[in-house]
Amino acid sequence: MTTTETDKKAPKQRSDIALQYLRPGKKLPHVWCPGCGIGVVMGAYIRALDKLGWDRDAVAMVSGIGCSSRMPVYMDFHSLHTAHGRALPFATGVKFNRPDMNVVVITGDGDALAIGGNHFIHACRRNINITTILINNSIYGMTGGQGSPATPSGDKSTTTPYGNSEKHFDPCTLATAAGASYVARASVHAVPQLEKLIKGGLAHDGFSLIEVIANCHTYYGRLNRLGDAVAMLRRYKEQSVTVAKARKMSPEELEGKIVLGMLHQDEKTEFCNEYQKVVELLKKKRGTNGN
Ligand SMILES: Cc1ncc(C[n+]2csc(CCOP(=O)(O)OP(=O)(O)O)c2C)c(N)n1
Ligand code: SF4
Repeated sequence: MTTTETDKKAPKQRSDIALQYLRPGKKLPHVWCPGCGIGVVMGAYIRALDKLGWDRDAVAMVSGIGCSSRMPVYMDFHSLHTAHGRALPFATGVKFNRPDMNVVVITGDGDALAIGGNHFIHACRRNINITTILINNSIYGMTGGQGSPATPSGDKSTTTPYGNSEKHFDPCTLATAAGASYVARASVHAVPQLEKLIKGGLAHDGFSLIEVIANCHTYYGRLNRLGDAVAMLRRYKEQSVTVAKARKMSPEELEGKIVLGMLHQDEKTEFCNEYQKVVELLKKKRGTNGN
């Protein structure tokens, strides 16, 4: 048997799939700390995309700045690595001009909810068909562990050394209230569910948010004495409950729990589709080319 025949018969390994989607050459090796949760999200995202079988040229990945926002740099799609907090305005521009493209935003809790909070709300409100994977590690990782709007109340960061006095945002509740039509929460300790929820979000026609609870053991974990990456994943597992179980729990019982799964889904009208109706109307009024 030749090597080629052997290769054909061998099952497709996870690492083979990953290599197909990574950008070879000068962009790798990556900047992430060993054991960082961001790599787990990238793996799940690659497998979800591979299952959908989309043409690579029909995918645009857009990000701002942060450890999580580095992901599109390493991946072989149309990539826009933009300014901190501004991924969604750039992504909106891409989608608005090229509604045929699958537009994916990779963002962090600081990027999406602090400097980019306003853009996040309005992308949800428009229900524009963009998939947003928000990697929530509860802190600003890239700049050294400052607090973000998702740093839990009472927790430590370099800007809240005695504990966070602010109330933190729940991005999923915020997105649902603002009008997003696919809202889910996953965690890096539960990878098959993470992959499934990302795949569902990619296929959904409307704004989809997949919040992923991820470990930044280097800053958030260290400052809050949560141990290494493995200890943090174990902790997420212990804290997690399913949506079905959470529905039967009181607010007091849900204190400190992470609710994982599909939180909200509806079929409301999508922004680009609605705008296309205006274009068609104007074309009719002004002649076939719309001038
Ligand atoms: C306009 C602007 N303000 C601030 C910064 C500095 N900065 C870079 S990344 C970052 C926070 C990143 O945190 P997050 O989005 O949560 O991503 P993580 O690094 O945790 O993945 C900040 C404040 C910047 N690059 N640009
Ligand atoms: S600083 Fe935190 S978020 Fe950034 S790569 Fe390291 S572990 Fe990951």
